[in-house]
Amino acid sequence: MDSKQFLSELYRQLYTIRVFETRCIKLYRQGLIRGYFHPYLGEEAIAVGVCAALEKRDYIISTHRGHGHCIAWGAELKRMVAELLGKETGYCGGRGGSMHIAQIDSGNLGANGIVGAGIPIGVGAALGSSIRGDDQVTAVFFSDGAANNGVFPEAMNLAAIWDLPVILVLENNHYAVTTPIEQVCRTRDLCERSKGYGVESFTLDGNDVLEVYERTKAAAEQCRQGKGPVLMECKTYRQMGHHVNDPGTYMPKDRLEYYLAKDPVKIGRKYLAEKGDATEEEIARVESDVETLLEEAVQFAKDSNEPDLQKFLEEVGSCQ
Ligand SMILES: Cc1ncc(C[n+]2csc(CCOP(=O)(O)OP(=O)(O)O)c2C)c(N)n1
Ligand SMILES: [Mg+2]
Repeated sequence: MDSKQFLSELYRQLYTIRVFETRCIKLYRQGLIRGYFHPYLGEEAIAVGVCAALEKRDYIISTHRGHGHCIAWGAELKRMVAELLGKETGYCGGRGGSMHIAQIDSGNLGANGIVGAGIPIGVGAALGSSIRGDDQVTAVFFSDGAANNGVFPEAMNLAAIWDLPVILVLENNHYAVTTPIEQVCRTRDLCERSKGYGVESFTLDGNDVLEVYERTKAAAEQCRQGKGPVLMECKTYRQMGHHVNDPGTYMPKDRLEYYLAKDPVKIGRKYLAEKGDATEEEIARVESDVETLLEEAVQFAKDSNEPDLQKFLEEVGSCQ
């Protein structure tokens, strides 16, 4: 893949996540998606940059804000939308919904509604790889709120002492629901915490897809050489409230505007135009292809059946 193709692929994914989230928020407002929905708008470059830097044999672990991770890892849009709509054609047969999408066969070990719970699961996956000696890397996504949960240092310490091949991808979007990180943390950079555990760490611009890609590539290489875990703190910002029904009125306007000006999708588009020499027409074609694919996915999901009640109960076995 030459540089233009690569930048086009990165942009296609950034744009896919952007339109997926925007379209699904509409479906939510129409009452077609039930339960919680945590948009990944504004954080797209982290999922895209990290996943592009990993190999297909690797693993990822996602969060409650996880649609972008699944898409960047290669999920089919129609099965994603179907899962959000609770249909049997969805990735989890319509039983998981927004916060529990997993594709175990392809190495997406799943989203998790329990904040921080993915961190020890990811360290466990990396322990498995280390025992098998199979050269796989695990990337664990989590955010600033999870970094204040006890499992973070506990899991990081185990990863450190056993030199496990795990990349801790801290998506610092500066909020845990309505709580700004500054209010619950004395250090400016959360990655400083890794020093006490002997884990290499750094901050980076989480809105810049190429920076995320390059830093992840180097971190993965370090993991594969058996040099232990890496913590990458990707600075970013939510472009809206915590979930679809949160207007986010507590987010300072000037700060939001600062990050909106650093929109990761616009940055990816600029890279494709400037570094990839793509014409406006070529970029518009990428965008319209994505939009068509998404509309087909929405139609597929709408046309799909709800899970059969009998089958539904079989899946939960002893709960019958
Ligand atoms: C262990 C646990 N505590 C509390 C919650 C309720 N909860 C859901 S999302 C969330 C905020 C998480 O913030 P952060 O880790 O920064 O993730 P972000 O929403 O910013 O992606 C909380 C407290 C939960 N799901 N799990
Ligand atoms: Mg957060």
